[in-house]
Amino acid sequence: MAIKVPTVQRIERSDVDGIINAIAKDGCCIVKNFTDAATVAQVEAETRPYLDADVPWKGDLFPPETRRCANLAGRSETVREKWLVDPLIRACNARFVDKTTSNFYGETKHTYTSEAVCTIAVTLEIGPGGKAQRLHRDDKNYHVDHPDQTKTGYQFGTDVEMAFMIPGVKTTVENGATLAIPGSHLWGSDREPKVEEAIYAEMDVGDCWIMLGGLYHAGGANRTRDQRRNVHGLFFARGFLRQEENIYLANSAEDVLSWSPAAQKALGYTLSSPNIGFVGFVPPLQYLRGVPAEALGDFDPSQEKQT
Ligand SMILES: O=C(O)CCC(=O)C(=O)O
Ligand SMILES: [Fe+2]
Repeated sequence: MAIKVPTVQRIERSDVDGIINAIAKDGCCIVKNFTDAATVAQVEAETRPYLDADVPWKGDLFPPETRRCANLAGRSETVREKWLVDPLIRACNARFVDKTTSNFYGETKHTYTSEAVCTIAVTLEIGPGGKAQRLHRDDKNYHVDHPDQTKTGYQFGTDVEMAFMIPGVKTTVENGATLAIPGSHLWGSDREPKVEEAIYAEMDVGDCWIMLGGLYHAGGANRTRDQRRNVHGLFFARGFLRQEENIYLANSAEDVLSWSPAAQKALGYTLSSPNIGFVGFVPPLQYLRGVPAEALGDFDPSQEKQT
């Protein structure tokens, strides 16, 4: 039986309800006219020095042809002050990632809402010859147990993360457009994604790709000789997925490096498997010691390809 390949919906940015409905149904959509070419060009200028200075990744997480601009929101004023705070992004996060609960505080019932926060902002540029990533769910980092929702339809609240990816160039099947399986956000954790089920989310400059943390996707292969495919990614997660006490701002590098390895680990100065807590793609203790990213490989051996 032929595999039924789903399609991705393309929706104007003014149709916020349409966008939210598409994301609930398919786990993703492409927003038309999210931004304009002049803003994209500004972000290109702000990120280019960092992309050009980046070096190949040594592990399996990214092909060696990929270049990154980590700390994108810190480095690009345009990304931070225009896209990160865009009302459409806020509206999507409010529907899919913010969390509201009520409970009693003594005799009074209190209701609290924790708003989504940006968990990573990064530009990913796939260079000529870059191989495709493996299909994955970004929320693997947050250890989400996905129930099978293929029969019930999407239950709001089952995702803890979502992503907004804005292309710096027109993305095509040839230059590494993101691969994705619309509808796979509904799959239970034990279902394996197949490349034959995936579509390419080809985008024009000005578009934005939105996907839930539970959607299977991957950076595509760049089969061109001379095109660099950059995409600026803003990823948001539940605002409470962090420590209650922010001691990272309270202790000096020198103090932290003098602590025992067991204490450093217990206080969160190592990574949570697989990918949580790095600085510029360097684990925190190595970062504090000044170890450069090029000296390191994958964060977690469990990510290596099984042979
Ligand atoms: O580059 C892309 O299109 C997607 C990258 C991605 O999925 C990732 O690095 O997690
Ligand atoms: Fe991803």
